[in-house]
Amino acid sequence: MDEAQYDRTRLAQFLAGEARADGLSRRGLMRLSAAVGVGVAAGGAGASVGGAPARAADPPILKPLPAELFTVFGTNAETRWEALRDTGYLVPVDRFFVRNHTLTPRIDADAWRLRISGSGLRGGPVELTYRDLRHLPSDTITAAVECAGNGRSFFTSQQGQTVSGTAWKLGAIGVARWKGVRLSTVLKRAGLRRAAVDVQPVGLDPDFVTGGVNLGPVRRPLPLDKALHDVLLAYEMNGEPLPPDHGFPVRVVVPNWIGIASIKWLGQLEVSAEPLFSPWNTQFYRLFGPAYPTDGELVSRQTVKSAFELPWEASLAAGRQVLRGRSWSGNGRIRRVEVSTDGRTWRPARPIGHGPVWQRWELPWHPAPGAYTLRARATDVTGVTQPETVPHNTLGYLFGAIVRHPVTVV
Ligand SMILES: Nc1nc2c(c(=O)[nH]1)N[C@H]1C(S)=C(S)[C@@H](COP(=O)(O)O)O[C@H]1N2
Ligand SMILES: [Mo]
Repeated sequence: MDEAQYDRTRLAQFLAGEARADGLSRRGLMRLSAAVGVGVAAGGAGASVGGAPARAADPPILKPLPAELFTVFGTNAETRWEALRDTGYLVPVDRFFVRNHTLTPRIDADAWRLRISGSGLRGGPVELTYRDLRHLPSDTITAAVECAGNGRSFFTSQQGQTVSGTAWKLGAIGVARWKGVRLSTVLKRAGLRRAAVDVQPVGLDPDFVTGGVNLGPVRRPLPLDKALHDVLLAYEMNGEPLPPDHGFPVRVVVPNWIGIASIKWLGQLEVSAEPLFSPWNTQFYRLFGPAYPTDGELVSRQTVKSAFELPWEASLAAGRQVLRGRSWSGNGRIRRVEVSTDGRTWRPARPIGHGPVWQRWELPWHPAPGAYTLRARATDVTGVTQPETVPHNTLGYLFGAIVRHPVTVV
């Protein structure tokens, strides 16, 4: 599947009046304005299907966010990498990052329904209850959820470039074990027409309002190929019912794709015979900048990254140390990781175990007191190696360059 080709075709169809784009003007799409304001919750407008309306006093995130585990940015919370040093392969829920456009809705699983409708279905609309879903054949996968903007702050701190959006370091990623029902199972039971092309999951959280414009509920279409390939409708995370902040009762998990594809608090699936657009595949989650076409380049697949399991500006004792970290790629497994502690030479890191998503690694280090810049660079199974710099894009997505991690040895 060539995603770039797919997107160009879809865009051409839209411009020819053959695709639909709710909440988006034709002019808006033509301009694909990159202006991103600050999101404001619109009193529970999107939470009408089984969701409770947001209360004014509701915090944006419900789970505790202790300062040793998270850095909080408004409605979002970033995992501190030092908090992963003592964990295993999976990221426990208590330290898994949260990215909310508005806030975590409180949803009653008994009242919840999944509505499946649209021109891509053979018959009429279908509704599933939570019980129905839990009785369908289940599947369990290990997959990452990673924000497209993970690493965004390094466009500014390493490349001196201006970007808009949350100033994440590298902690807008988590890997979990997800149990649920394959989206393909649900779609096939609902009855697909041969003409179906897109599936759009819609969230039950409040509408996203930005720059005074209500963009409606958080939603983003998936090409049918991807939807049928490996997408899960998850109701468990790491062996427990999905926590409220991560999409209870049901979320989408789209392996290897940017986090926005993995819609939380799923309420609807629109199956369409025409290509679909939403602000989340036009205004946002495209690469805009001199290196890209004027209408931007759609972002779907994640890039290659590496991070040390250390505090930012860590202070370490001189003498025997073991550096640890993880590397990952949206293209598949990691083939090789190299680490530099002196700014010049690279040494191969030793892999710790193996798994389907990220690769854990370590490297012994015997530093003398002083200031150091640590670097890790990974090469994935497709041969892509993290570069020194990446081309600028205004929204700061896909920062896949080598990150320079400052450390002081005392
Ligand atoms: N309904 C809904 N789904 C959503 C979002 C949201 O705000 N609302 N945020 C998306 C983004 S941008 C990311 S990166 C992931 C974050 O998932 P997490 O909060 O479970 O880590 O959820 C995605 N799904
Ligand atoms: Mo995201």
